[in-house]
Amino acid sequence: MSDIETLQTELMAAIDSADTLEAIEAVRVSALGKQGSVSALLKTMGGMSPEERQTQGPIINGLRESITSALATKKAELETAELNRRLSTERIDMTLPAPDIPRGTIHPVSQVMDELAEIFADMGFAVAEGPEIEDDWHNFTALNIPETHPARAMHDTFYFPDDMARDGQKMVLRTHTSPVQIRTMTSQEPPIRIIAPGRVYRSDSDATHTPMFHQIEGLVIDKGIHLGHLKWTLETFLKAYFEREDVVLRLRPSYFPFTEPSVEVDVGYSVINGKRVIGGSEGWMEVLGSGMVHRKVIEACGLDPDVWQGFAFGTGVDRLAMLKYGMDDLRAFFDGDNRWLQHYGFNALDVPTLSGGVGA
Ligand code: 2NL
Repeated sequence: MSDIETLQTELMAAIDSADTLEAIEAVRVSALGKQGSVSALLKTMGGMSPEERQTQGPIINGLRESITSALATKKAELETAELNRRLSTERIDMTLPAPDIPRGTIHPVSQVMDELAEIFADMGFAVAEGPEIEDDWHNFTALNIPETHPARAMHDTFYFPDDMARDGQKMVLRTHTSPVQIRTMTSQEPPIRIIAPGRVYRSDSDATHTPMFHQIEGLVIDKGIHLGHLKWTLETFLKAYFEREDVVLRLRPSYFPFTEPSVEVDVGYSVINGKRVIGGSEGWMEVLGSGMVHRKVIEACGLDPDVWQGFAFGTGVDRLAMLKYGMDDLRAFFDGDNRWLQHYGFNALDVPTLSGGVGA
């Protein structure tokens, strides 16, 4: 018997008698590892004459292949045996009580976003999403925000470096979710009814401002849309969100570059035990900005403003959460402090539904 045949016989016997995954791995290393016997044989081929290599090459490669395949077969056998052993011996006692492990909670921002999606879905609005890294056109230009507008100043907007420009467009972290609506108007035929919730970024940080916060905007584009539709939609939304019929709205004229006319919306509150509660009209709190979509914005999106009209609105999700659930510090929203999350967080099974109550 040649040396190679002897080696083959020895290795096959070792594979055959290996009865654990560790043992089969040891055989593999001893044969095919860096210092392995088969690897050593393969290395000798480099020093052979072409004639020798022609006869020895197929034999050595044949050895390598047969050992590799025998190892794989044995390994699969052992794995199956191990799985069958575990399946027949392991037991879970389903009668045991659930373990008392720390539980995660749904962040109030997530919960409120789900509530908003549910409320607006009932009014026929779809949820739209878009990129958080935007180009200057979608974030500003299309919204009739000219180069000189203060919102473009460096202190408000996070700009990406010039060498990250795309198609000659400077890139920014979106400062509002309006670009999502711009993208919807340029890619979808009206009528359009969408809400755009999501993260937005502004270079601003103090007790009431965080550099990242959450916004929700809404957009309706159709024929013959007017301020009455806007008012009904916001009133219906705020009554559903605060779960009170006595929610009173006050509309004030205002200015945004992307709406004309622009309307700021206050909601009335009452003072009960020294605390402000939404409902009634003892005082007013600003909760929304809104207006009729500016004809320049409709034009920028390739639509004819003499055919299509619409309204839009925007507000902060974090602030809406604070007003409904009573937190008083915005910064705590993003600290990830487990005590805060345990206190203000929601049970994962508490899914907002209109039939079950969006905020119960
Ligand atoms: C606010 C005010 C607002 C909009 C957002 C909008 C979007 C498009 C066209 C026109 Cl695509 N308008 N969005 C309109 C009015 C107000 O937000 O105070 N946000 C925190």
